[in-house]
This record gives sequence, C-alpha cells and structure tokens, in this order.
Amino acid sequence: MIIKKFQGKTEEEATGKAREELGAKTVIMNVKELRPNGLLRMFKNSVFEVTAALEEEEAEVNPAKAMMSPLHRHDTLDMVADEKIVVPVQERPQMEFGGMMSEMSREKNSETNGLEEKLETLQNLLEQKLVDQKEEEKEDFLKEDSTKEAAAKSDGFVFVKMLYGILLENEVNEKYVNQIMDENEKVMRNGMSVDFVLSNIYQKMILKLGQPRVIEMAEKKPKVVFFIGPTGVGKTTTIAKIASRFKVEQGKKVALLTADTYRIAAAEQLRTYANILDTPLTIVYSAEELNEALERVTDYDLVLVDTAGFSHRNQEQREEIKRLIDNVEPSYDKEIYLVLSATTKYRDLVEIADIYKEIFDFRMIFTKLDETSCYGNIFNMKMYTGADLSYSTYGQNVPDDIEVFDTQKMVKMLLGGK
Ligand SMILES: Nc1nc2c(ncn2[C@@H]2O[C@H](COP(=O)(O)OP(=O)(O)OP(=O)(O)O)[C@@H](O)[C@H]2O)c(=O)[nH]1
Ligand SMILES: [Mg+2]
Repeated sequence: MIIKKFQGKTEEEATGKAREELGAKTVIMNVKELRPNGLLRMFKNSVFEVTAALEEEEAEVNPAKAMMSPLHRHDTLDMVADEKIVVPVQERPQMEFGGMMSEMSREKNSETNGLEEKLETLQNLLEQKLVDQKEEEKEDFLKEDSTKEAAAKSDGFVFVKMLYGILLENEVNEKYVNQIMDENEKVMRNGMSVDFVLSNIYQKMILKLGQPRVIEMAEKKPKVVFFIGPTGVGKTTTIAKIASRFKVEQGKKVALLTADTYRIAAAEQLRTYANILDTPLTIVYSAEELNEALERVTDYDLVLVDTAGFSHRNQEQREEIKRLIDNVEPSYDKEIYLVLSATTKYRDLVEIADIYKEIFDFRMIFTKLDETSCYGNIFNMKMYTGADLSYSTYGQNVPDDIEVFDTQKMVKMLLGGK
C-alpha cells in the first residue's frame, strides 16, 4: 500500500494533487483542516490536508513526480504510527451525483454534522471499551496465574481482539475479518498503541471498500443506465431518487424507460414519478423496442431503465433481461447497477451476485440501510464480487433518502462508530 499526504488551499485542490500523482484509483482516507494557531490565524487561511492511498498493484504513479518525493510504504512503522485518525467535525464534501456539490446537499451536510460529531468519539468509545475489557482480562489473568504480569499485555493486542469482535458483531464475514487481522498482524509489534492499530485497520478497510463509482455522463448522449435486481429491493424508488437529483440539482435532461411489464402497477408507479418530475416515460416490451425508444431521446443526457424484479433463480426472466441489455445499440454508453437490499441474508446475496456476475459487469447500490444496523454484508459483498459500490439509500422519501456511498462513514460504523 502506498500512503501519502497532500495539501491544498481547498480539499478539492489537495485531492486533485493526490490524483495527479497517484492516479485515478487513489482512495482518500482522511481529510484534515489545518488551522493556523495564535496570531497567524489573522494572516493565514486554513490548509486542507488529505491522506491518500492506493494498493501498489493499482499504482499508476506519475513517475516524474514520484521521483521527486519518495513515497511512504505501508509496511514501514512510521507511516501509520503518526497517522492518528481525526474524524472531521465538518462533513467532508461528498462526491456528488456526477458534479459539484449542490446547495441541497450542503444543507444535508449540516444535518449530518450531528452524526459526524458522534463519529468523532469513535476512538474514545473504543478506548473506553478497551479499558473495561482490559480490566476483565486482568482479573481472569490473575485468577489463572497470579505470577503473570497482566499489565504487561500490550494495549494494541487487546484492542485488535476487541475490533475483531466488533467486526464480527456487525456481521462482517469471518473470512474477511481474518484477512484484515492477518494483514494488520504483519505490521503489528508488541507495545503498539491503540491509535496505530485503529488507524491501520481503518485504512485497510477503506482501501478494500474503494472509492464509489457513480453515474457519469457519456460523451455521446444519452448515457443508458439499467437497474436490475431481486423483487422489492427498491429499484423503482431509487430510479426516482436518482432522476430527481440529476434533473433538479444538476439540470440534466433525464428520460425514464421501463421494461417492467410483468406487474400492472409497475409502470404506473414509475409514471407517477415521471409526472412529478415532468420527464418522459416509455414502456418497452422488447429489446427492439428499447432501441427505438432510445432513438427518440438522443438529445437527453441520461436514460434510466427500470426492469422487473425477479427471483435470480428464474432463468427465463434472467435471459430476457440479458437479451434486453445486450441488444442495446453498441454506440450507446451503458452502465448496469445491481440493486441489493442491506437487509438480505449474506448467503442469498452471494447467490444473487454469483448469477448476475456471470452475465454482467455491474456496480452495486445498497438500499434500506435504515432497516438494519448491521452493515457487514455491504463490506462482504464488495470483497466477494469486487464490483464497485455506488449509491446507498436509507428510506422511502424521494428524492432525499439517497447518497453517494460514503466509504469513510461506513468503515467508522463497521468499527463501532454510531
Ligand atoms: N425503508 C426503506 N424502504 C425503501 C427503500 N427503498 C425503497 N423502499 C421501499 O421498498 C418498497 C419497494 O420499492 P420499489 O422501488 O417498488 O422496489 P422494486 O425493486 O422496484 O420492486 P419490484 O419492481 O417489485 O421488483 C417500497 O415500499 C419502497 O418505498 C429504502 O432505502 N428504505
Ligand atoms: Mg419496480
């Protein structure tokens, strides 16, 4: 893993520098606002410092720049030991639905500041737990063997054990928890601080989840985006949220198509949203009709295609959807989003992903985050499929209850943050 810090007058400038040097796959681990102290405050503005990382096999480092400034390697102790996690009090500007941050999400950010403040206490929370746990272990230890010096136990190792338990409690699959812990063990030494361990594991998990990839406009209009997935996961609702965000916040021309002709109410549901948003809606009954419908909206930026939810075990419907997507004229740029509910059991999610993985390259949208407090499956599915995460939804309200998947927030929650 390569880790490096970059500074700029704004977060965007610092992030831009990181991407220029380390390439597009750079993952932003942490953002810190450095405020000048004392009198300097009157003359100097804050500086933003981002900590950026990427896995070495993904490195497309700009060689000229890299030669001028040696990179820190993850397996050296110095790298993370000084990198105390600072959970930003100010919500980091989120990646937007394909553009700059809008006023609407700025308002939302101030709402989420409360959450961020709570997250800020993650480390304190974990440290308190650690104190309690150490006390318990000490008692057990002394009962077992009074000659042993319980206090000699490294905080770091007890802390690792505690994080192990928290990740399992949050239903991160044991295989992936072990993987994270094994990687952590390679850089662990006796007497290592809690800060070191937390920052090391936090960074590893962020890298594993990766940067979200969201809908981007195509050079040749329109971008055609399919939403597929099991019944009732929230495909149609998510389409309405995304359509509204792109149209209202970014002024894009959005058209809706539905290939869901199975349920009588399905097209009506989308038509209601189309009417509210004042966007055209076309119902298509075959792959041929899809291309005809696309020809009529070539001056639109984005076409969102709703599909019928079906059991992934239904081979006939699966083939029909494949035919629909494969038959799109190759000149159109298309993206496929597999919509999954965060409440679905891991075994079922794996089975669904296995089947879709064979037929499409997809990105994942996780819905219904408001209906569970265990997010381990999201991490598990990222690890299992390798597919990019994109959006997450957390309620029935259109268009509010959706955001670009927030990797940092997710990792904090998986590690016991609130
Ligand atoms: N709590 C919660 N409910 C949601 C969320 N997203 C969608 N829903 C609800 O889930 C139900 C199903 O949503 P739809 O959008 O119709 O799901 P779908 O995948 O299109 O369903 P089919 O077309 O029947 O396959 C509705 O009651 C939605 O309001 C979410 O993020 N949280
Ligand atoms: Mg639907």
